[in-house]
Amino acid sequence: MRILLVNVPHPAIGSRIPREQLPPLGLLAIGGPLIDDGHDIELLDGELGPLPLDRLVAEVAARAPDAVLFGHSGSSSAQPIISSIAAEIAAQLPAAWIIYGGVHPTYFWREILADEPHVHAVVRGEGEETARRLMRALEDGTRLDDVSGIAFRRDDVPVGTPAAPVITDLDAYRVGWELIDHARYGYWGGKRAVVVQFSRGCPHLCNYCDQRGFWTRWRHRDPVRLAGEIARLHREHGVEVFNFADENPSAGRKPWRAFLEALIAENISVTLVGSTRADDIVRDADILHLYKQAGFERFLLGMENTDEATLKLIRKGGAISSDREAIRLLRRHGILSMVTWVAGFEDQTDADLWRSLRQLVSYDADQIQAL
Ligand code: B12
Ligand code: SF4
Repeated sequence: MRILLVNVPHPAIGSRIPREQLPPLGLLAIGGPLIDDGHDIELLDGELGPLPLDRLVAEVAARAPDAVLFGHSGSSSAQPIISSIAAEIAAQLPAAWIIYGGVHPTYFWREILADEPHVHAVVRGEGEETARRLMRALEDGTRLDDVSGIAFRRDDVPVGTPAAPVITDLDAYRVGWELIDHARYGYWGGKRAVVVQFSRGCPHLCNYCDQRGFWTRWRHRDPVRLAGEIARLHREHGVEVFNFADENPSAGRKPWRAFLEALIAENISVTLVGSTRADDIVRDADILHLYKQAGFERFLLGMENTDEATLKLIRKGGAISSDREAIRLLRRHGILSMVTWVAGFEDQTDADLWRSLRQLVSYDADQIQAL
């Protein structure tokens, strides 16, 4: 089947910094297995440029694929754009299958299928295996009811099939890196960059976060294989910056250390940026030199608040003492800290806000992301 993966242009600031565009890992992650299944795959990345919406529609129509697959890493906020573009494309290519996947449609498949008659099917949750099975079923004309992890309309009513099994071996599926021209993507001051993933999910249970609803449980890739993939992307494609998509890559000290050591053994000079928990940084105080040696330049620490009572309320499970300590330890190892801080949790008063804001500033992080 001729399949076109479409990344729509997005108005968020993260999408609009000149020369600072990262490739869409989610679409590349389903692209690899679909190529390996024998499909003819192309990626149209509307974020580059960005491509004006009418040109994007015209380019899709000119390619006239058998199926158009939509997804975006700013998933909910990209929904209105995907919705209007998909409708226009369906009007111009009435025979093409319109498929939609990612975080937002996973939760809102009923609404999407009820309101958007041009969407034929939604892929729920991680898409590598499900997309393969769905495209094969569409090509062969077999029953969609037998494809787990999707939603579609039966007699005009949106129905969901049982959830697809969680992927236990993340190395069984490869990222379709050949779908992009690496020279067009940059980050960290315009350096050639990609997004990679060591693990999926997180073992913690903060009550405002639904990573568990999406990824189900924490799993990681083979540490040596990921290090080898990073080294290959650096040596063969000149990629200098690797942005980790993980919620919590260091959740398991042993595999994380194995990854850092495997990357150090590759003997390459790369910049790594990622997110993790402050208490993992404190736990790893004795091996933070390995983080730095592997290439880590910055960690985003999801601190969310500096008030013990609020942290309990949201079941963050951290302690403000480890937050401070993590920032201090990272600085001692020459790694920047970016902390996220959230205002507006239930029951917070203005006085609570001011107190915790003053406390946040006293932590002296290198960067603060206040939401
Ligand atoms: C890296 C990242 C970014 C990067 C994106 C750069 C890039 N080009 O990728 C930056 C920093 C720019 C960014 C910005 C934003 N992000 Co962001 N980001 C992430 C992060 C950490 C990783 C994304 C990723 O690569 N995941 C790994 C891949 C493999 O997973 P995936 O994309 O979900 O894809 C899988 C499935 O969803 C599915 N799938 C996905 N697409 C499709 C399509 C089809 C057709 C199919 C079949 C399947 C499928 O299959 C894939 C493989 O299993 C996620 C959190 C996370 N861990 O996923 C948040 C996340 C996606 N971001 C989020 C948000 C809100 C944003 C912003 C809107 C923030 C803002 N207010 O500006 C902006 C949007 C701008 C943008 N360009 O995306 C939210 C989305 C929540 C939601 N309700 O939709 C997330 C989930 C974080 C969170 N929990 O809040 N982000
Ligand atoms: S530690 Fe972070 S990723 Fe894990 S549940 Fe809490 S907020 Fe979500």
